[in-house]
Amino acid sequence: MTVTIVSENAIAVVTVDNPPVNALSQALRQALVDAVADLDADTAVEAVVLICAGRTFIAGADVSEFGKPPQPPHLPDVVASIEGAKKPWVAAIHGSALGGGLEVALGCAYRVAVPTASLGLPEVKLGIIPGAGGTVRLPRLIGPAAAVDLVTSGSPVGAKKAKALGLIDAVIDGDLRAGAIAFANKVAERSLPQPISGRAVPAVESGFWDTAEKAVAAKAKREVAPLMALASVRNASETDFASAMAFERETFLDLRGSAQAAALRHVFFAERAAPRPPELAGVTPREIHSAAVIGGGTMGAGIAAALRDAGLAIVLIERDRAAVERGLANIRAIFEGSVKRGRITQEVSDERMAGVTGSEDYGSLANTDLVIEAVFEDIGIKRAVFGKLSEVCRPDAVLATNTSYLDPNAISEGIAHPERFLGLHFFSPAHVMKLLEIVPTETTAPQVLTTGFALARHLGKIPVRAGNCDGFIGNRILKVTRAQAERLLLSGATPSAVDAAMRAFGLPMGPFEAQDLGGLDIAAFQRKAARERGETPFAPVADRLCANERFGQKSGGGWYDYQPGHRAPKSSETVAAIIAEEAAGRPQRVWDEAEIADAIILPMVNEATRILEERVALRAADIDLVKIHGYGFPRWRGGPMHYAEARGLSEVVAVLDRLAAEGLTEPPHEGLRRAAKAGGFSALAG
Ligand code: 3H9
Repeated sequence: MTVTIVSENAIAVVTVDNPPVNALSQALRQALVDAVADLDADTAVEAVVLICAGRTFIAGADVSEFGKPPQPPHLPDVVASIEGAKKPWVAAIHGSALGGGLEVALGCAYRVAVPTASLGLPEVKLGIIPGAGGTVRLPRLIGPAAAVDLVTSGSPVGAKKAKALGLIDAVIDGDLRAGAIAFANKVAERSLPQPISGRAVPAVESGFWDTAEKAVAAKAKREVAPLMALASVRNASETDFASAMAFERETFLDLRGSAQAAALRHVFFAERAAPRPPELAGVTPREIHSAAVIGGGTMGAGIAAALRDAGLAIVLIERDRAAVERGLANIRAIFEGSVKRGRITQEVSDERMAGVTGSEDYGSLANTDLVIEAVFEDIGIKRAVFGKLSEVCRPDAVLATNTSYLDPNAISEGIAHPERFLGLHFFSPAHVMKLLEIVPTETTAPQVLTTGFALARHLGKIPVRAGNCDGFIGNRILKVTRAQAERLLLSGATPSAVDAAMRAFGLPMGPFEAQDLGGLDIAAFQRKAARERGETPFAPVADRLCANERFGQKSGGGWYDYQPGHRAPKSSETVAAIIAEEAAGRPQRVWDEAEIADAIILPMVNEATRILEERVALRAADIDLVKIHGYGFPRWRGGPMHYAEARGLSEVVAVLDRLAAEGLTEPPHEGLRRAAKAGGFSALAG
């Protein structure tokens, strides 16, 4: 039973109970329409409270139904029937009223919410626009400017702001059900308010729409939905209700079938699957109430800030007092930066800093639940740290290394209780980047692994389980991408052409701009280590740039030249000359943007397929999350694996074969050919 109705004197309480998030399945839509008819006919009922069981109000349409033909009753008709009810309906909101859930609430005569509720129209984040009157009723209720903000950003607002906007009628402190019934009793005595659909849209200042269009286009880049959402609000502000509803519905249905919507839906479900690896189902995580970070450099400070942001008390350990002070200053600078950006107040920053203790004494960790090591990438130093931790920490304390390239098995050798050890690979800046690669060693206990996933969720991160190999998932692919980008340079492309092509594909920056920003020295250090191991990393130009001390922006030049104090890249004659020398004797060709993108992205897919086959990644979708949340791959493309599948794996293989024949990349991996024959990566999983 998705809907139950009980009467409290003259008030009928309609309770929706459709776990987990009360999404508007066909059964729920039908039950709501039936409820309107039944309650209209019930003469004892004077007003209706619509409330939800579980953790949230209706969180939207059922996204899992989006791939299938829509089944009646359609949501716009459900909302219209609630709006047309003979008695006032009061939406009583807790948790989130999102998308179709907010649209249902807009059909109600009144809306009340608990202070912690949030309300919004997040459809653009799924590549669609609201499809049940959201863009049409919202400007009629709160005016076009506020409606544009809500609809084009997809970001929800809290109850307080919703009240200020006029989106809700009252904030209910205390028990929502009792408060909503009291509210309903009051409004039952009044005549029904004018339905939102019948109200006029407040006028806007001249030039408003042009300005809004420019702002939304600049932010959306190549995403279609935000601009279409704006178009629908504009149309709704300039035409009658019925035409506006028709336009909105048509646009919604068009976008629902679009490639961008499919990609964004894929990411939506991937993000929800990643934190819960099936093999850990039923394993309870250890409780983490206190944490320590070893090392107060960029990574350590970022990790400490991320832990503090999530409310954990932190001890920062450094080797001596001066290093402790530097580490604390690094953490303070992060919080102060958040204050400057308006993300937190000075008071919150001070409170966060007050929860950080600096120490050189490992003995202070005797009762700490979690310790994350983030010292220099040197196996000797890291082992020494874990040797000390083995002596002082409780045997059940979780010990983690934040290595990006070293082998966590080797780091954990000799520690006491190795089952409590795991790799947690954060991405820089660690308090901002969402990705967390979770790397079990051969001895990590399932409970400790689950604790890693639970911690990630607590920190608001996207956790992806990664097997132990050089670079794990993300940096292993990055290594291939960098080598590939250099191959293009040696065959006629320029750094600026490669970067421009990758930006056109949707990345925030190209591979050379990114290296200049992050610095070329770390990768050079890793190549040196790889050569010492007998490997042969391909980076002829980058090696020469580093030999010339061109380490990127910080040294005034890298792949580009930089004027002192400026970040704008300028093409470099020095670099062009080095490229020409390294390219001597190699065949040159003319590259267009699409070919460059293929020659960068598809080898990425080739390596990712190997990663999948080796079970370093458990799911193709996990690799997509790594690229999106760690490396800026455009979300609306769904990640490289989704992109490749949507494009057709047979075509991907054919392009790679052509590039390989020209000596421009490795040939497609056997697993990729098999996946292409089977029609998808699922053939490689399991
Ligand atoms: C829309 O409404 C279009 C309309 O305008 C027009 C229609 C005509 N559908 O996130 P969680 C599942 S578009 C189906 O971990 P939380 C989710 O997959 C929609 N399933 O919980 C997961 O399943 P599982 C606009 C959904 O407490 C489980 O619920 N609405 C949906 O951290 C728990 O999810 C949105 O975009 C859904 N709509 O956060 C809201 N939502 O357990 C999207 C969730 O099997 N949802 N699931 O893995 C959210 O933002 C969060 O889920 C919410 C709760 C904040 C509600």
